[in-house]
Amino acid sequence: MPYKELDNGVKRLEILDENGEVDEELEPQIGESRLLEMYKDFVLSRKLDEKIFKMQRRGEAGTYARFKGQEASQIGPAYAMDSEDWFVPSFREGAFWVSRGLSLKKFFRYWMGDEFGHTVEGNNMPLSIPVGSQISHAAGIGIASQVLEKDAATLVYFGDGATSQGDFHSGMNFAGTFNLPVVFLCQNNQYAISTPREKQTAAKSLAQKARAYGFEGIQVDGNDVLAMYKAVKDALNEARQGKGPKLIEAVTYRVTDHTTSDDWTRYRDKEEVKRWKEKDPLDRFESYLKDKSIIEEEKIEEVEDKADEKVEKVAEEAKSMEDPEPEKMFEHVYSETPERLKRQLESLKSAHGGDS
Ligand SMILES: Cc1ncc(C[n+]2csc(CCOP(=O)(O)OP(=O)(O)O)c2C)c(N)n1
Repeated sequence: MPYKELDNGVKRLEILDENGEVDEELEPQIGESRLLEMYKDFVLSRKLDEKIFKMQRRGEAGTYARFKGQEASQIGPAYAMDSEDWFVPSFREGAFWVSRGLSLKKFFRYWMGDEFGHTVEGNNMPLSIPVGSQISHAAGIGIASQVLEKDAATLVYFGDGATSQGDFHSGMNFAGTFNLPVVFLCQNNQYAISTPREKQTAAKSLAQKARAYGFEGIQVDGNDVLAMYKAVKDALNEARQGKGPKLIEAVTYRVTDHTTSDDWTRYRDKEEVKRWKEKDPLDRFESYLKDKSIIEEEKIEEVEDKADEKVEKVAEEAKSMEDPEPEKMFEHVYSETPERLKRQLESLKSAHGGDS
């Protein structure tokens, strides 16, 4: 029986525990070189997150939402996905971005306030700041895949707070009703800004919410990259085979502030944060790889140095790009710009001494 059953009837998947011990029966078969690639992505992601945070502190980037501590919930799924599958992010999926091979320069530019960061390629959607709005978009992509008879599934990310939004209901309801090839991935990092998970819903788990829409929801240890890989791989395969949608609740934790404009010490205690830091997904994966003799101290240092180098190089490239004209923000909002916005654009231009 691969999944544990919780007292609310929800299944839970755990493979690699906090001490780096692996359940060999459930361990997914991932080759050594791929495991090493995953590790490199972990390290690179963490360095990337740290770098943008520091840039924000120096005034070189805008408000930033860190993903530190949530890497396993992102790297595992990214490796489980096919390139033809659709990635529909929220705003806290930097590690997925790295593993999906998307442009790091664009990631930097996005958080530096440049819409260029939105021009992602392939079957990947741009970041979505309005909480939950991307969930209904994902259902729409699922419908399109069905109509066009594409062999692609969609993976949509959102947080625990987003499950209280109407878009969550619409997206999940459409997916259940039309048996859409969509996997809903809720990163339950325990807080929506200062609102704890217990104040978000009276339900015992977020996973069980799927029942109301007629499909299965499961819970996964979100700090366990192997479990996240397996759960998402299985769900995407089932979705592609026409078996319909699934909700995956990745139980993880936001170890940092909500964004750079938040202060977590005002709403949670230090002991709680410390307890979760001990469940760090990178430490856990590192000891697993050491046990398998895939990495040792020297290799770790080499991976870290390379990641530092890469992050510094891309950051410099991003910083050397010319900033866009503020007028750019009026583009791609409406297919036909309404009069009201045209007037605002004109007044912005004259304030900047532009065309007028
Ligand atoms: C529609 C909407 N309402 C409010 C906000 C302000 N806001 C930004 S993030 C956030 C909390 C989101 O929490 P959650 O969905 O759990 O994701 P997390 O930030 O924890 O990753 C809120 C309320 C917003 N961006 N969009």
